[in-house]
Amino acid sequence: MVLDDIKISKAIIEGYMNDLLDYTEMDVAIGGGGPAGLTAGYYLAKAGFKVALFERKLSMGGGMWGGGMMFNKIVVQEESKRILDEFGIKTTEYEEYFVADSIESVSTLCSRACQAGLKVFNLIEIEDLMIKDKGVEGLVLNWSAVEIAGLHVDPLTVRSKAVIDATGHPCEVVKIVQEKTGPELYTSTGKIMGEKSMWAEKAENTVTNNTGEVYPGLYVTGMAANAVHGSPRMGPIFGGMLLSGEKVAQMLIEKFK
Ligand code: 48H
Repeated sequence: MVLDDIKISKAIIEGYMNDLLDYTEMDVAIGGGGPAGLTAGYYLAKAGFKVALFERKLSMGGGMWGGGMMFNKIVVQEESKRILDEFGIKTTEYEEYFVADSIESVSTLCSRACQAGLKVFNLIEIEDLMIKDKGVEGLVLNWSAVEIAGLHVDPLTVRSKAVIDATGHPCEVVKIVQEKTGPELYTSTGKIMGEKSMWAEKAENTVTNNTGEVYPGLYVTGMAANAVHGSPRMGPIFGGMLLSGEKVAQMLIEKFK
């Protein structure tokens, strides 16, 4: 078989550039590829939205790979098992809980989301937002490698009708809004209230309520939602992350339908 090295390079460059050009404008842009962001992306793509997810790391999955303390199992509760079922992720019963393999969970969430139409751009991080009179109107992106190398390189901007912060504990996208606009968030203090200590029951019961718009055009999901609204962490129970991802997708589907 004759292989043309240059043709292989051209296929990669053209394919990537076409995707990037296509996603300079989209319906929804998601920051962070953990379980909440992937679930949100899956449901939005399935509903026909043009949606892209930007992940700083090489791999998707965020904190889900590691299960609890590197034991690669996750636990979900009854209410969220239907989401794992929809993805086709196997579970086994453990008293009133369900246990899933974290490797199967992450790889399946990612694969099914991409197959539903979610466009993933990895190795790219959100370094700023496009904030105008109406609120958040897009993301300001740069290669993660630029940040790691400490290079002074200007970013590029993409436009979206809504942005979802799915960056987990550090709620990085909301943090940018707070830094740039002051205490104008839709929280009881107008500011990021900060994640509280472990309390699985309270954390899992609040995360879906905390999911939603926190500034015009900007939504929070997953652990970021609890961090922004001052709710506790929950450890390695992941049902709330899935339900929160589903909820933010439903809110945006309802808003833009
Ligand atoms: C691009 C970014 C940026 C950025 C961060 O941490 P995650 O898994 O987030 P969730 O909310 O989907 O899930 C949280 C869960 O994994 C967890 O940590 C739990 C349940 N903890 C409970 C506890 O008690 O500890 O994923 C966030 C993703 C990561 O992959 C980051 O690399 C990525 O967002 N990210 N991507 N630009 N500026 N910041």
